[in-house]
Amino acid sequence: MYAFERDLRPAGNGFGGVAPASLGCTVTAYDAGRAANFNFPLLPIQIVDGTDGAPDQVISLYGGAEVASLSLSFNASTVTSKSLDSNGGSSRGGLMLGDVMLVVSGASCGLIEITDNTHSDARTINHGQGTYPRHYPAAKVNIASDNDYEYVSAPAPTTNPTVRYNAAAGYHVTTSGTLFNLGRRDLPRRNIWQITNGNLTVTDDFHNGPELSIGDGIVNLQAQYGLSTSSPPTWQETAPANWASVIAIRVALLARSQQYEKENVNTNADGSDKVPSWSGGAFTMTNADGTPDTTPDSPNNWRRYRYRVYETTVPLRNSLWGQSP
Ligand SMILES: [Ca+2]
Repeated sequence: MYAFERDLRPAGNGFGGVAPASLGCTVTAYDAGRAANFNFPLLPIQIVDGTDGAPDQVISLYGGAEVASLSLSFNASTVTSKSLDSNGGSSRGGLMLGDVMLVVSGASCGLIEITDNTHSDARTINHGQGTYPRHYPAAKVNIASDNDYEYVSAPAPTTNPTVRYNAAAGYHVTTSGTLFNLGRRDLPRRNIWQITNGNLTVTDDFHNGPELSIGDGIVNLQAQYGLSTSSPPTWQETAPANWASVIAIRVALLARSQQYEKENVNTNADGSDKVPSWSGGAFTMTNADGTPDTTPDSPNNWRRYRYRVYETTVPLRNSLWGQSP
């Protein structure tokens, strides 16, 4: 639960200032790592609600921690460039080769990777093809003092990186818009948390990573959005009508012992089933093999195992959804 919770806290980092109307916008992206287009909703946190109490998915989205949440307006666009609006006080300073940026223009959203920041107008960045001079070191170093990955004194750059996140066709919006810096391309995460074969797993979708097992013996995951529409917050698992009202998420994991008990060990005093529950309600129990409950007299009966529930509530403070930075 610790790794899970730790991954939810930075949700929204890097694009907290996005306009409420653009939350949920489909981000058009390309990834040379998978040699294909991909896309994802522009949401700090997304719950994919399981059918009839089946495990939910929870998806976090955030940029690199060292990047200040900063919105930069632009007023000119081509398929391979964006020009910052100098009249708006924006500055290109701080945008580095290898940074990936969200491009937000109303209902149009995209992802670009900076390949040139040397234009003489001091406000244009390019997101083209091929290689570009290496700015960031090739590998990250684990700083033991805070157990965080950071980029320190670079090893001498020997090879130039090849662009990863720019489609050959480029990305163009016809109007002005806003850029949000997610930091160097290794850092953003779109982590998909789910239950697979009794394991809690996480998949780094941003980098097309493998599904990694974080914990075994986990048979359910349930999650709810906390909405600020009333006080105290209301909780729901379905997508909110207004994404900007989401101020927290709460999640629960249901762990099942390996030990098969010869008798039912989940029984109330009156003989009824004692069903494991969390703040969001009772878990939907199934046979141990995942099929609907049939009360079998066998190890397939969920009542013959002991359970623990892990639960946490995470405020989404970093995102400040829908508010200007
Ligand atoms: Ca659910």
